[in-house]
Amino acid sequence: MSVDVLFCSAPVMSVVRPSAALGLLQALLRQNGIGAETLYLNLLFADRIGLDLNERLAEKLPSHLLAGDWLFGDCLGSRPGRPQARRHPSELSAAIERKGLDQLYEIRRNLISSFVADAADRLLERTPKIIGFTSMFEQTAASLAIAAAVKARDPSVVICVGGANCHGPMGAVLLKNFAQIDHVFNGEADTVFGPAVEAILRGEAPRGLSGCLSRDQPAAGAAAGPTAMDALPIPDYADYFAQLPSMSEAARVRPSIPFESSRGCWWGQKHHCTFCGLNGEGMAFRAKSAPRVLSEIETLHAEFGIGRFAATDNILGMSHIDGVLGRLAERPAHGFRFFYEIKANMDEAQLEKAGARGDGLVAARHREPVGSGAASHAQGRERAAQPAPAAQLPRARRRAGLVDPVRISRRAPRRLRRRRQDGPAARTSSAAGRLRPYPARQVQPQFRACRRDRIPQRHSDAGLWRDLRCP
Ligand code: B12
Ligand code: SF4
Repeated sequence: MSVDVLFCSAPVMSVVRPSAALGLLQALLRQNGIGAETLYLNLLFADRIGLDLNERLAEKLPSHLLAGDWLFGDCLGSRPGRPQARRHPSELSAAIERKGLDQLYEIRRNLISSFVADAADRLLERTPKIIGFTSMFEQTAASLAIAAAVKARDPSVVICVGGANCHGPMGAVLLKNFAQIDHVFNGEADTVFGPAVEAILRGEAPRGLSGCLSRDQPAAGAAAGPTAMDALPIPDYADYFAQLPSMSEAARVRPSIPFESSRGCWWGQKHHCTFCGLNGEGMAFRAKSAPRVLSEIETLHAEFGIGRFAATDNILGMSHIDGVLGRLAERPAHGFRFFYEIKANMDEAQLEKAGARGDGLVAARHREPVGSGAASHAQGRERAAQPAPAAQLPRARRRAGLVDPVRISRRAPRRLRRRRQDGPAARTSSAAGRLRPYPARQVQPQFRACRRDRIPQRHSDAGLWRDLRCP
């Protein structure tokens, strides 16, 4: 039987969790009576190349080398001759050698094109009217290659692409350069994709929808995203959990469940931190109510019988410390494990509540240095003069079950380190608002995942692959 919309999670992506975006979009479409399914081609790919290799490829190579895109890149024709592209082969081969992943060369030569053809056939078996690819991290080249193979077989299938790699100017560039794409979705597509699909299914072009870029409207801006977070449906991960067992090494995978309790950042909407990787567009903080978050967790737990939950939030909302984690911790032997990113200045009591009560566990990390926000210099100094927040104190960290921090200064981009050394003179540049230097003493720790006693330092433990964030 044919399906209206078939979502696709292409390689390269870790197999330890379903896609939060596709789970949500699928639930949204079904809520509106539109048939939707998801094919996790990243699982199929992991099965072909082997679980260990897939997980190392997806999560162990430096992300800026985009090894997953390199693997599928030859399917897309010639590459631009930029300086970065010239440096790339030597940096990538050094990293591949360091990690002992030499098999990747063989896979690139002999497996990729047959995988792409097989993937296209599998997608078309479902005779979809629309295929929606999500692209986060290193899924772009494979998505584009598979989309081209689909179009070559059946040009009537409408190809939509969305996800982190389509946000901002990236989406427009993808649409401009790749004829196999019909529509790109820039930004949070929750309220936009449904109307776009309805128009396409009626045989019309989706028009006037912000964030939906098409050939005849390539500059449709970014979708605003929902404000009423409680109205979003609970994500539908059934396809992932149905397809995971078909992997021959499925018994070695311990999946976790992504859930969403907020979007944006309550801190960043006022003081966007220097180190923040997020652009300003999605900064407005919007949270689900605590009862709604609890019901999402309970429902997903009841459905899949898994207690490992990973929040997709940029930052834990303060009301969820008591309202969600505190409430769950009160339940005897609940067995849940949580990952949340936290603001680094949480006090000791908050850390206790969030991290150390009962059997529950919050793994947390966050990446901003104190005083690095875009606030005035005076405000930065004021914060620096305050006593160190509990989240920075070794004793409190240990009690709350957080692993020793990695000092972010070592990871600071070179231009920031230079500015810090340069001192006030560097502030005269027009970009100085966000690149203000900060004293070394103020540098905030970066929390790495979970309790030391509960997780292996390596990702793989006795042959199991799990979400490092949720042991
Ligand atoms: C949760 C998260 C993680 C988790 C889990 C990631 C995962 N695999 O699910 C962890 C902690 C593992 C992680 C790690 C990293 N992350 Co991260 N992470 C996030 C975060 C905070 C939320 C992502 C999420 O699931 N959101 C919830 C869903 C519902 O939203 P969404 O994915 O944006 O989907 C919406 C739209 O994009 C769109 N959409 C998505 N797909 C599709 C498909 C179609 C067809 C349509 C129409 C629309 C559509 O509609 C959706 C609903 O509105 C984002 C920041 C952010 N707030 O988006 C960064 C983000 C995804 N991470 C990022 C980065 C850089 C990393 C790291 C490389 C950081 C590092 N240096 O270590 C690593 C990579 C590790 C790896 N290789 O696997 C970047 C990715 C940039 C990119 N272009 O891909 C982001 C965007 C942050 C940023 N701006 O810097 N991350
Ligand atoms: S670094 Fe964290 S706290 Fe700072 S603006 Fe970004 S998401 Fe918010």
